[in-house]
Amino acid sequence: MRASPIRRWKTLALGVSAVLVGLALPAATATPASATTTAYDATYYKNAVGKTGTTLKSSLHTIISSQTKLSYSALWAALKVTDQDPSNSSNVILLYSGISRSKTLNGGDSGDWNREHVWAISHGDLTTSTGPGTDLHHIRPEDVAVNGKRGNLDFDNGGSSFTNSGGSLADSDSFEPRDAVKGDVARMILYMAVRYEGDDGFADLEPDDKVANGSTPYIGKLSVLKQWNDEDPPDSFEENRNNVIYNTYQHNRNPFIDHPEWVEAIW
Ligand SMILES: [Ca+2]
Ligand SMILES: [Ca+2]
Repeated sequence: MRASPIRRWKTLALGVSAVLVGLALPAATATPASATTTAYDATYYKNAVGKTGTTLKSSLHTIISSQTKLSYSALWAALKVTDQDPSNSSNVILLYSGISRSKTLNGGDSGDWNREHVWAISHGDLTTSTGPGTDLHHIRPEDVAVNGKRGNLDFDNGGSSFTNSGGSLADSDSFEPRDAVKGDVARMILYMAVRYEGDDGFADLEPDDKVANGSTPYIGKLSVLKQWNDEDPPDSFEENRNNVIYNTYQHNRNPFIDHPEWVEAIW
């Protein structure tokens, strides 16, 4: 029996059109992030555009590792700019609770906001030394008690509401951010995974598909983070934040805010 020319053609066509598969197949949940173009593709991202998988991850690592680093104490002033309430310049927006709170209430007391590490410090021992533990791309203002509630939890769907939760949920082994920032959280975690590859004296941070990762340099669950990236595409607050960090503070970008489809291209 001779090989079917039709089958061979189909195999070739599938390979060539792989990039379109995400658009052609019915999505189980949200529509997968589609390919975007940005003003940075011909400049900042020129060595990454067109790549996929580990090659894309490696190119992006090189690109985003060129940055200015902030001290832990410098984060206070930076967060008052990056996370300013677009409707009230005296306030910042708290990540999980969605509350608009006075910039002057930064501190450690009840009712204050403080520096939430979305990549929890204990996952890979980030510390607050200059490095991943002071990387503005994953540090956000949050109510002191809500920050404590999130603690070191991995991310997953499910849990119960709590004081000032703003729609976020927590249970014994995971935390689910409110819908409006689910994608933001996913893109921050995956930025950290690409930025920190173990070549700078800190741990190689990576997502995995578990909860209860403890002090290992992993945060889950990857399958849920990918879903959140699709469900909550980058919005103007997140894009402005990326631009302010790039232009004013660190001079590096979160590639997944510019190109959310690169999540699927790598993972
Ligand atoms: Ca969002
Ligand atoms: Ca990594």
